[in-house]
Amino acid sequence: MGFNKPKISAVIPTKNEEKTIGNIVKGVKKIVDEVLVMDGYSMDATREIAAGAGARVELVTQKGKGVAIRQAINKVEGDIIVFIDGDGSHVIEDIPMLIKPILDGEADHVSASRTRGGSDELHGDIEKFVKMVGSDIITLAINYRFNVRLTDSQNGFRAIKTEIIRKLNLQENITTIEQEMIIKTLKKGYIIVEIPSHEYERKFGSSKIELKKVWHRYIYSFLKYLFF
Ligand SMILES: Nc1nc2c(ncn2[C@@H]2O[C@H](COP(=O)(O)OP(=O)(O)OP(=O)(O)O)[C@@H](O)[C@H]2O)c(=O)[nH]1
Ligand SMILES: [Mg+2]
Repeated sequence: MGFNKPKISAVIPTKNEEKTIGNIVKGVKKIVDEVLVMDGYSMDATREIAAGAGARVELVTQKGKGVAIRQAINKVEGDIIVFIDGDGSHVIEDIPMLIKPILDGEADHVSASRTRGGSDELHGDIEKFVKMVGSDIITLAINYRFNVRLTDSQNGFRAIKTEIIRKLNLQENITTIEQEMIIKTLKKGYIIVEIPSHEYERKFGSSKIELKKVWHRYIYSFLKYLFF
């Protein structure tokens, strides 16, 4: 990909993840060159624990996971960015598989698929069902719009070339940034590949996403980036 040995940066957005962030930073640090924790003013010990485990910690000046990701892309030093959540949902050991298609020159952006790897967060109750169906409908529309066959457009576990994400002009402030990254990557003609990866239920604490408050933003941003 034009580098001798690409440097890998991991970005972990956090908000009140003190129970899980320490082990995640330690685990991720063994695989990548730099770990950047983008903290949204946690009220617990997330920042101290992350720093103690060896992460660079930055405070994000505005609420929302999307803001954390947008601010991170100008701070990383790596040629490839791995995004991974701080709640223990993602499989750290899958990072080598996630970056391999980029290292092999086969992809610009690799998204971990929960439909191919299994998810504990998409089945079992009404809220999970709504998340799953909503996600599938959006993924389907992306597939027919760009003539691709993705299976997940919403996972927070992905790897992307730094130079490319910087060109995407990302605008979303919340988790709608995931579908925005996918749609804009395809729109610009870059290649997305998926790998299967399991999604575990968050291990501690509570979800920061309230579907009731955000569903309209999903539909609005999806239509906006897909068609305009
Ligand atoms: N910096 C920052 N990080 C956030 C914010 N909201 C959520 N995050 C982090 O983004 C990641 C994903 O958020 P989650 O709440 O796990 O969202 P989710 O995975 O869709 O939902 P659950 O796992 O079911 O709780 C986690 O590491 C959160 O700590 C925020 O406002 N600012
Ligand atoms: Mg989560």
